[in-house]
Amino acid sequence: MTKAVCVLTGEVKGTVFFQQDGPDAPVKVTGEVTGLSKGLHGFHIHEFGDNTNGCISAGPHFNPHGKEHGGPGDAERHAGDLGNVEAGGNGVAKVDICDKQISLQGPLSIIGRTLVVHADPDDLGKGGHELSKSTGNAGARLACGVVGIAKL
Ligand SMILES: [Cu+2]
Ligand SMILES: [Zn+2]
Repeated sequence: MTKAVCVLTGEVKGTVFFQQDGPDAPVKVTGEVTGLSKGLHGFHIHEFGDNTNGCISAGPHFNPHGKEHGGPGDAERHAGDLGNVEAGGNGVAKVDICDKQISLQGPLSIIGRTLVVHADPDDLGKGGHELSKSTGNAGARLACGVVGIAKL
């Protein structure tokens, strides 16, 4: 089993845990983000674990297969496309995702890359905006953090 963790810092806060029970198993993503506006917020793994100039230094969505942006259930998606998290009226989004495209080991590993939560909903590639097929038009990067190896 492999475990990883990410502390999100920025305009909102959060802690997100990743667990994978074997090299080809899906990755369970759990945790909480607080301080959000009510509604959907794009939630992605971005390519670089570089936050030197804030979340913008994390680069584009992690996309090792050279695909277009999509939703987590789509065949055509970036590996880093985890969709949205949804905050209630209290500003808290509970994260509970199980994803088959990311990994915690091998070439699809997200360890050392950046998790980003966005100001706006990710349209999952279907919004018809010029950014839909690259970013889901999810807007500003509210908070981010590098995914690191966690204690078992
Ligand atoms: Cu993003
Ligand atoms: Zn994407």
